[in-house]
Amino acid sequence: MKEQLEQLRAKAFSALEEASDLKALDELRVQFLGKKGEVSAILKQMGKLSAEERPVIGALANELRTDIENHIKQRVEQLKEEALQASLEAETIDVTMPGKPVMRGHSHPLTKVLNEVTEIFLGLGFDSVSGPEVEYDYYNFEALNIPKDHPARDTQDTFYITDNVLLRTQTSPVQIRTMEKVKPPIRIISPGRVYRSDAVDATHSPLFHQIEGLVVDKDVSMAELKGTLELFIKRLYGEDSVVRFRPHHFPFTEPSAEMDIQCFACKGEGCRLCKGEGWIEILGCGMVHPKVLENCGIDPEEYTGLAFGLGLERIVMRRYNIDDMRHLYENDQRFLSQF
Ligand code: 2U9
Repeated sequence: MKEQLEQLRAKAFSALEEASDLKALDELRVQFLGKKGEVSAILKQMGKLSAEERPVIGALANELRTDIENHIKQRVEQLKEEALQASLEAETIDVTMPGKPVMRGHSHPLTKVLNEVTEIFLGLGFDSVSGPEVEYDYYNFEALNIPKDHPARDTQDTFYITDNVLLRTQTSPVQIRTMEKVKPPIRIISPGRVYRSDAVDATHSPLFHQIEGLVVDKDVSMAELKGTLELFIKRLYGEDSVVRFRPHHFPFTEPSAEMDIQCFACKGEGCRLCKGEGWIEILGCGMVHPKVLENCGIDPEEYTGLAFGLGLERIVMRRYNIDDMRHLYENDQRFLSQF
């Protein structure tokens, strides 16, 4: 029987060496180690053996079983490794192929220019403050000296929520709230979303962005207003920018003005960009109306204020030569990826 076991060992090992795939190995496992397999067949004859021989042969048979099992495991690993090597050799990787592009996000052009403008004013000692977009009529109009019959109050221009609650049409209410709370000196800008009931076209949108500024202190003058705004424009558009102030009217400032910047394209000669004017309107400004200061509990005899307001979209469109405001809101990747 010992011999039989030795022959079986030789047979099993050479069969395992020849097996060329996992399926063949599994069949051999059944053939040799299965219940009706060849090792079991030999063990069944153990009854014929003497009491001395039985444990010796039993031990040899078990050893054979373990050896075959281990050899199968080894062959499985070997075949897997061979299959991997074969597939690696068959596969060719062209390392010169371009990779898949990864889309990287970046700030929206409105955010970029807002950050730039904010940086300039922070550098001039201003704080940036924000406030509610849903406002009381009082803060949006009344406190700003915009009387009940003023055209800006027309329901066509303003989104009313109730009789005295609305979507703010300017960021000035933020500044009114600040003046109510903080004793001068005050030096703030208030950037943010504002709403007007306008039809959408190339230069209008019911939602747009404003940056307003306010300085309240003793002896704040028109000269400081002009100096501050000229400095701002030179930092934003370059030291060689030329500006001019034209008288204007706003209910919340007195005197009021609009500031123009000389057209960079024609240097004031008049061209297509400035529609023949030579100048481009950039912002509105003025000295805070004494009534507005009074409405906030600030004594206009002791303090004066300067204020200004500009539309962010207009600045962004000029900066990047964008001819239609709608591009700024539609989130079209073909547009946004250019900035
Ligand atoms: C307070 C007092 C006065 C803010 C000002 C303007 C002039 C102005 C427009 C520019 C284009 C609005 O975005 S726009 O449509 N704004 O011309 N804004 S003075 O005056 C204030 C603000 C707050 C307490």
